[in-house]
Amino acid sequence: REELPTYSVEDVLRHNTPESRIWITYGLGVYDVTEFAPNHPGGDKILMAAGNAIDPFWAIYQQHNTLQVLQLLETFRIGNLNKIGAINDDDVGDELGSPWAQEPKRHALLKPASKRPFNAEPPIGMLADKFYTPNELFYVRNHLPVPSINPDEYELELVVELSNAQSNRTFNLDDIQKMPKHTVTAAIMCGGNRRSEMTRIKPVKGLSWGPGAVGNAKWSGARLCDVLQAQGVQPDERLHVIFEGADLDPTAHPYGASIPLSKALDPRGDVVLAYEMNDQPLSRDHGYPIRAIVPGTVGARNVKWLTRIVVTDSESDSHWQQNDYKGFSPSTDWDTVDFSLAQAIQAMPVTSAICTPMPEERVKVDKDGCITVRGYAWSGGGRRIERVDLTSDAGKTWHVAQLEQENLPDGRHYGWSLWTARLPISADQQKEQHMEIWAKAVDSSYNVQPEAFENIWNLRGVLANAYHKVKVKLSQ
Ligand code: MTE
Ligand code: MO
Repeated sequence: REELPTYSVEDVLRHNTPESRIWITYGLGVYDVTEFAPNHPGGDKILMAAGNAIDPFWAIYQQHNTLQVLQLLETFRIGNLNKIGAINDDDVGDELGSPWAQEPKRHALLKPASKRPFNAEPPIGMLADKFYTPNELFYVRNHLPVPSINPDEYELELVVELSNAQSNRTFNLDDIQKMPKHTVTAAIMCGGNRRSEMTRIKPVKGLSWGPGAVGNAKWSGARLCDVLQAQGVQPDERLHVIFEGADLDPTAHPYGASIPLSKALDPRGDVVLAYEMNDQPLSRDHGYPIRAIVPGTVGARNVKWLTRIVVTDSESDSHWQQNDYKGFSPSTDWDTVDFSLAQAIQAMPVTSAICTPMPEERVKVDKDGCITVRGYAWSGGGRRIERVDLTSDAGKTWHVAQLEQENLPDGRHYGWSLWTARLPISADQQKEQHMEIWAKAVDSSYNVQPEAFENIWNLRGVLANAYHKVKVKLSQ
């Protein structure tokens, strides 16, 4: 081992395609797996680690942790890394007292779109592996530093402001956990999911999310309708429910957002004050100890680190409700935009994405002349996914995917649907070697994704739900 050359992280990073050769690291070892990659039992999934460490992937794909696999890996060893643990350079300590000094540890596979605040999505090739997204791989979208909350001191204030009366009540964690526990499967999707595709048409402002700013989880907590009813709140279409988080901006304003009271009071709306995510206590990044889960509604309204709920006659006056997360015409630009004229996004439109194969992946056509494509689909407002259609010939022929989804009534179907499709590849296509796969989903209202981003482009890059198109390479 010692005689082998030493490489830097940058050296490894440069070797991330078959053309430049595929290097990976494991511990301090550097390995060239270019020749092995085509024979990898997990297919091109190994390319997710190209130019990077495989350790975090192996922590999830446990089948690798055997002597045979480790011995096989050693045969590809070409050298050693020059620094310990060097591949993750983000452990630079923040000085004490900095608002960033108390950020939680994150899984190495969450690829940051920004580090402060922390925003990251998992590798797209892993997203459709499991119906319930593992908590540590669930995308994180923070606008501010993560607050540190002592559960013994945690308080949630509920203010009900009606024209003729006002009431206040404070709950501690125990109060909320003693209420009847309600569980709902809900996908949470950022309004900017897939923004990186829209910005290619014409630049938009915002974090460059791929299709991974979404995850699906089982959320448990107290139902907001129970809490509000206990306070005597009656249905009233004019009212809103404002949520505030414990994360403060530099002017000491909390993150905030609101939803219509009608959603909050509807037992079929399944809004919960959640303290569990996939049967685990919420992690700090996902809102410990309590967050609002507003199923079917854009991520921004699912307020984390919830400290205050206000029932009142106006929407939240926060930046995120008023001047962000709204849609506009493709012809509206930063000189003409008037945020007060557009409605805040609530229910999200239908969308889907191809997770495997990944862009530029080499795909083998199987003995039946097909390739297998897998991904997710979801629609807001509790609408079930009715169908996902795939094409490999720009829409001349379409193939219907098989859906994996919960069996819940339409209007109350808040989880995502995973899908698998077998796409026949013609002899002509096989000669071409390059191919583009398109996916479009149809929801229970027969809403369908728009074909092109050109016609739905908007300056903030939200609601980016055009057909998902992925270019792959074919190999025999
Ligand atoms: N809540 C608070 N308090 N602060 C935030 O920055 N971000 C929102 C929402 N709730 C946010 C928040 C946005 S824009 C999204 S998309 C979701 O949380 C992301 O939830 P996640 O990080 O658990 O995936
Ligand atoms: Mo978001």
